[in-house]
Amino acid sequence: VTPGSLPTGLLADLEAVVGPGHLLQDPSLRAPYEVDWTGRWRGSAGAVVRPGDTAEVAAVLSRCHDRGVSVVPQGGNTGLVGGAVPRDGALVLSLARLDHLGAVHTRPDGGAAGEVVVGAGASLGAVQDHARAAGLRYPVDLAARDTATIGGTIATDAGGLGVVRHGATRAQVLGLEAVLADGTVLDRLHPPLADGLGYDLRGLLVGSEGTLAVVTRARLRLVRPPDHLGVAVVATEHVAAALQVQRHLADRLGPLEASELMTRAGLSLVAAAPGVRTPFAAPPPAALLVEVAGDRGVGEALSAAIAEVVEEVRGVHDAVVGTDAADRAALWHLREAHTERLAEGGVVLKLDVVLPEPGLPGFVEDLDGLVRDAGGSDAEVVVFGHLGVGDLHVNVLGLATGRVPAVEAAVLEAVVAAGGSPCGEHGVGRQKPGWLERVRAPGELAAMRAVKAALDPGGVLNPGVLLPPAPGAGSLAGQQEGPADHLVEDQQGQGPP
Ligand code: 2HG
Ligand code: ZN
Repeated sequence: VTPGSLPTGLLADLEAVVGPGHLLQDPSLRAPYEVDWTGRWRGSAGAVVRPGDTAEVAAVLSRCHDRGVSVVPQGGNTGLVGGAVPRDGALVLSLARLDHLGAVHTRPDGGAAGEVVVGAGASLGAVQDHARAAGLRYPVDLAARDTATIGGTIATDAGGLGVVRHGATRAQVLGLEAVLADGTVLDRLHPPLADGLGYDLRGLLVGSEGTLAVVTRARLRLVRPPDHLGVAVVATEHVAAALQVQRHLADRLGPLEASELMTRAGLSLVAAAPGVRTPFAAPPPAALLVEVAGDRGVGEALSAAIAEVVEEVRGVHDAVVGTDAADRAALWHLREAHTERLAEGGVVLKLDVVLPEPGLPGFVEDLDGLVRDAGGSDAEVVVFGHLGVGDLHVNVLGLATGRVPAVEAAVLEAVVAAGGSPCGEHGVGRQKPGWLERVRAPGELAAMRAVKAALDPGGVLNPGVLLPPAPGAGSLAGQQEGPADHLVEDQQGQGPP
């Protein structure tokens, strides 16, 4: 299918399902759905359809399924691995209108303090505000909160800033409603607490990146908000010291609410923006941001633990503690502003990876040299991320488009060599299917392909995303759209000149 050339019969059918205002065919209306937030991933959509409820999603999917037309589900389009960007004229299925927020229910006992059913298109920020208004908290949080949707965070199993304390999105999903490729609605919103009824389809769909079904609603776990919070940023000589500080503070203070790594290049970038309050005279080589929760005395407890750390851990330069809301926000800003500041420098290569603790400091130390060797002397690395779970965001600036595959390969090889995973919380998307092959056993990949073929036999849901092409098979579900694009970003935008 070439851009704009979906079967006219199908377009008329879809328009009848969603109403004329919600089938977008004009190139200028389609354009925002055809490129990701960073500008790296681009493609073409035959049309964009915006259903208003689950029944309309089901009707759209069954019509596409019958005609073998590819469908790319899309939420807030804040994903960073190209997983929601259409190509080859596929139909974009926008879930934006499914933004319903159900009543918050409080459950004084059990593992959760409460729960809420929300539509897939509700933004993460809207769900957070909704929970907060009921005195509770949705514990997934990330800087793109006002645009990212619940459906997108479920599709990618987003981790975010609270992952070290509350787990990733998977841990918050109590139930799901989803639509299979052929239009079958699966309702597992309210499974019994002791659910012994066979396969866990909910577990399968979280993290499936729109390749197995389209999530339409979710029942989410809510937690009690912390009484008091303290935030500290500890400046260190290197990442190894930041890891030691993290361990020391967790031993001393109990589970950390957040534990985030920043490094000099990123801190310098953030500090260069007007009006930013920087705690240190000069950006240190590495810095750890920790957040702790507790009673009224949490600020003093944090300060005391920090004083100990400064004494006892070698390589600690300096530290600042924020307890009131404004100070905490100023410290958090240093971390949260990274992505936006980076985007101002052009199209960035983003590699989200996970390192085991022993290999993490050495990986970061070698990164600059590695990237310059593969990417040229103009390449600049900014690394930061969720240190508490070893998830690092490697951002590379100043890279000519032609150098992207070499840098990608060099960085991800180093991750694998260090015993890490080339795919972190951002998922696999179009960027890393080839790398999945490197770290999953053949039998496991075969099982994943069998699941895909069973749930989406026509291969219409998000083809080319997540699964690598089957060995020697051009015909397998979902892989019919073009050459195997192992390690090659054929969808990327213009790199910086
Ligand atoms: C974050 O942790 C996001 O802030 C974005 O996952 C990371 O921009 C990035 O590389
Ligand atoms: Zn992240």
